Amino acid sequence: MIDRWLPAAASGHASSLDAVLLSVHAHMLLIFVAWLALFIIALIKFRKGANPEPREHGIKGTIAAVAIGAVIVGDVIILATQALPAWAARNEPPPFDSARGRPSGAQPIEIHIAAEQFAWNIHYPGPDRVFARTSPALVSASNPVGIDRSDAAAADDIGLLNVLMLPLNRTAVIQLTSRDVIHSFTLNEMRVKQDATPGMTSRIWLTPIATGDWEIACSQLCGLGHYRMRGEYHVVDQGAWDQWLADQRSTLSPR
Ligand SMILES: [Cu+2]
Repeated sequence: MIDRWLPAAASGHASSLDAVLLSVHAHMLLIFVAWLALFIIALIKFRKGANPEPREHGIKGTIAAVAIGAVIVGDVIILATQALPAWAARNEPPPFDSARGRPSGAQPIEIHIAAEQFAWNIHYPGPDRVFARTSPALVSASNPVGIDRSDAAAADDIGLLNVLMLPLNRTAVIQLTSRDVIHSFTLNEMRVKQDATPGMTSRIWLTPIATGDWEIACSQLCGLGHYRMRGEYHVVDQGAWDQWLADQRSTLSPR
């Protein structure tokens, strides 16, 4: 229902997040109508015509106390039965092979992303799954991530500027940080939004369930160039993913 007004829902957790959004709006509507009714009742009941003299002690009643008590109990129930379980499920680590014996095809891909004014630096470890050393001193136009090519693990590492590739139906684990100010890494169709904070690494994960070409946005006003802090991301099927990896590898030349 609510997805009519939202971008395409293209990740495994998108529909559950949309359901939360709908639920919150439904509850807010309910509260709005209840407060409106209370407001109208008060306007009529305490009109000047019916109450010519102010009362020294105001009004007394148990209904108000019961209503406030019910709200508190309701909040606790929602927190305990919905919010906390949902939070725990969302934070559960993705199914890594070694821990749960999944087939190797289901291995999540790991990506490091460093935000900066005003770009996204994206680092893939390559087939060896080991991230090479990076250094700010090595950052250049041809090496946006600052990969240290003298590192033994660097031979297959891929560093990209503002381009994120994701394979279909495979969990991607992203370690996110920032080089300068706070940014917010946003993939609307994946229902992903996470602050990138300098000096801190945030871990997020997602599983794309539809192919497509979309935009990476920064959702935190991060400076004068905030408006142009855009990247692109593509979800591709396995064949296109393998081809892309092969293409990247062929452009890597040892230095
Ligand atoms: Cu930004």
